[in-house]
Amino acid sequence: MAPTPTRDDKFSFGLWTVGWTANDPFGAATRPVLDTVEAVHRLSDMGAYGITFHDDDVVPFETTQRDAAERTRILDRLRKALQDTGMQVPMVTTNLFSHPMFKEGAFTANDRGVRRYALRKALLQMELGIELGAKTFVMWGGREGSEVDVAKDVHGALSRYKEAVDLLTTHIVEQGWDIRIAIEPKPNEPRGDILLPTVGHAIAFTHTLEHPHLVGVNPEVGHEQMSNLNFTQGIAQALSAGKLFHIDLNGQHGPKFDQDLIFGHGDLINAFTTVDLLENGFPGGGPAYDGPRHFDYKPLRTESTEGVWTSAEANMATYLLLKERALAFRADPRVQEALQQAQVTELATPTLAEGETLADLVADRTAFEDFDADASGARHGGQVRLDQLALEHLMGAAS
Ligand SMILES: [Mn+2]
Repeated sequence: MAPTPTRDDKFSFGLWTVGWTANDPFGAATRPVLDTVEAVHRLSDMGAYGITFHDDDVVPFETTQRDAAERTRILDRLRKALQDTGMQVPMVTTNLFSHPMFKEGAFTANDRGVRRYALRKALLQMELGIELGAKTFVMWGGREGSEVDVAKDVHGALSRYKEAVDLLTTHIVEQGWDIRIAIEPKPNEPRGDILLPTVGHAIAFTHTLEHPHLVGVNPEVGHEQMSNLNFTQGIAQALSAGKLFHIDLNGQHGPKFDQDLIFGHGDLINAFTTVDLLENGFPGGGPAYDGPRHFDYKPLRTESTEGVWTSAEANMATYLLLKERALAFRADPRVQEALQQAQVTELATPTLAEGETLADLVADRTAFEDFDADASGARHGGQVRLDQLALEHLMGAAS
């Protein structure tokens, strides 16, 4: 039996996840439209603490552009649902990819008029996020890229990306807002190649910005695994760099189209190490994550509306089961001993002693001339035992 989620677990869902009507490039919707207010109530009843949304998930594109009164009416319904349930909006994001105008990009479109529109649309959604108490503004640049290398000036595109993020962060500083931007990397889909394709690319980009402390990343499990990268390692580097502002949990079976499966329904061992890192932190200490546990998945197209709620529950149940197992893993004396034996905790010790210099190291014969390199090469790693203990805990077979 999985534990029951509570608000302290900080589970949040994108409205576009449970609200996906399951239309894909090859087929029409298999489910009816889900009302926003019902989604908020259902997720609240299940134990989630928050919802997140793109502007267009709640207010239609045309309405946002041309009908302020109708936009207010629609948003008032959402505000009431939030009030009635006590649900929070920890994050908001902008849809800069669905409308045909964004077919060649948004902040990095070759067409300057599209770029100017995109900035206005993003700013409007950020203002709404501030009003609703959001602390994170996610930027997923799904259309920022190309299929044709010679049709995109990448230096120009990255300069315009920087211009857009700098304008928004400067505005955040000037307004005194308590919100940060999190860039969500993805290698491809819908574009053939997307700019800032991985966590590493995105972190590097943040260091080119005017207010780097206000810009981090929102890594998504499937997006990294589409590039055959290790998600846990990716968020570990983001955490280490102080850049893990938000996280998108879901499942993926290796490099193929973006599956958006339920969390843990792809690479389960990697899901275990992800939860272990989020809940227990680094074995040798270091920065910890205390933000939302946000699910960005798609209920399978085979499912009816009933399956939408089954899958929402499954995300939270899987996370909590993995959390139980990760806590038991770290608390197991055999694991502590195996961590020692594999010298995992020794990595927290600096390579030079306190006050020691590089010259002292050069003068230390035990570090080089007298060091027994062959004995070191023959030492026992102890990593297999550690891996097996992790696997046994994951399978609930450790005791
Ligand atoms: Mn996502």
